[in-house]
Amino acid sequence: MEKICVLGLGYIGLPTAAVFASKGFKVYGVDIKKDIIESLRMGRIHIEEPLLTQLVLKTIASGNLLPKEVPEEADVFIIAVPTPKTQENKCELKYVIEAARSIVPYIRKGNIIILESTVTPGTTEEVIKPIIEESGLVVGEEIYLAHCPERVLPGSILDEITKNGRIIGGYTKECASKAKVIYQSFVSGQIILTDLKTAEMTKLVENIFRDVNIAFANELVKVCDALRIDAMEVIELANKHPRVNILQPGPGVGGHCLAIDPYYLISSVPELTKLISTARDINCSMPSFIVTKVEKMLEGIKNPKIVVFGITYKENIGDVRESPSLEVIRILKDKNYEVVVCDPHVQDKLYQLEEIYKSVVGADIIIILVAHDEFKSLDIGFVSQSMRTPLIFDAKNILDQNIYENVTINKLGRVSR
Ligand code: SAJ
Repeated sequence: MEKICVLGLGYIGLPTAAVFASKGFKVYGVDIKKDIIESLRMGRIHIEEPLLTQLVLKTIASGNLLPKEVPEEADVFIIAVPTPKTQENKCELKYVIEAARSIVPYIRKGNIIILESTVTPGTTEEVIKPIIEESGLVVGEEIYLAHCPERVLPGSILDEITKNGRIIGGYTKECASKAKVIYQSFVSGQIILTDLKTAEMTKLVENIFRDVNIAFANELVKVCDALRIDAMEVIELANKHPRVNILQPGPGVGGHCLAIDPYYLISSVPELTKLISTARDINCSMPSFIVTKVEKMLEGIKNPKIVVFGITYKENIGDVRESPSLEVIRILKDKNYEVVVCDPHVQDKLYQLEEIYKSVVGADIIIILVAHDEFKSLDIGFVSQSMRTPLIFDAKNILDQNIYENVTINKLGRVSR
């Protein structure tokens, strides 16, 4: 039985470790955060993700997944630690570097070392290779180095981790082939081999493509708003063309991928990334656009109470990283509005969240910023009865504007009634 050591038990590392363990590998799941290891040992997981808890608990109980604070000798090392954005908008490599250093004493001849974390092109060869060669073993000859960027959508991780195809970049062709054998144990999608830099770049490009496309949709909203045209209808109709696929506008782009990865390329080649950079600016401008729309609806209402529905970066998950909602709330609070926030997917006391039905009492407007199922199934007629002024701004287009007679619902990208 082969041994795999996964470094970083976050959104990617934990499901990756659990899936390998479920396929019969002996997996050491390593995290430097003690509380994560302790809670895993006690049967709790720190991520809201459908079906993940069951799989993690099952594989821990079977003895195949071992949560650990330090690495162990293994056949394969997979680094899946965060690569956040630095203050200068560059890719922060300190966790990747620490993880690579931490395995050096455990690396043996024949080992495969795989980086899954998203990085700027060139990083695996220029930063990781010299560190693992401190083991005294030569990459490409005695040990094997590859980059296999993750491709899963939070909310459907376990499904996507197995079904999606993967790109594997190798330092040599043999490095890539060795890594492929490992992933083939659970990936049913196509696995395509390439070199390190191409794999690193492809990962960034996938997320940049979506960010730019969403920016286009958001710009259309603004343009159509100025021209009094229904942007949602335009997008729907344009998408009927077989070669057009415009994504959905919204309050902005959040999460740890689309909202961050473009900066890694922008900071590498700023003079050549004008479109990517402008797309970022457009998406970042959406929270203040939303606030303008909300203020328009509130005109004439003294000391309005504003209720924000949803602070996560997207629907039905508990992740608030880079969430545009937090920016909307910040702007509103800076303007001294009374703001009440509710999100049934977040427990953190930091955000002083209120329960949905309690939050709307005496409110003058509800702003829907996240399309959580709980908001979609809400009885708006009932909710509006306890509001002072029954106004709703639906930035995610989840409500049917026409069925609530006594509530004014304006929607992002729709011409207001
Ligand atoms: N969003 C829109 N309009 C849309 C689609 C999304 O405004 O039409 C917003 C969402 O509300 C959210 C943000 O974009 O705020 C990002 O959401 P997402 O669902 O597009 O993507 P992530 O960040 O959850 O996951 C992405 C995925 N990348 C691609 O689909 C190319 C995922 O496959 C990657 O693994 C992940 O990034 C990652 O880790 O890189």
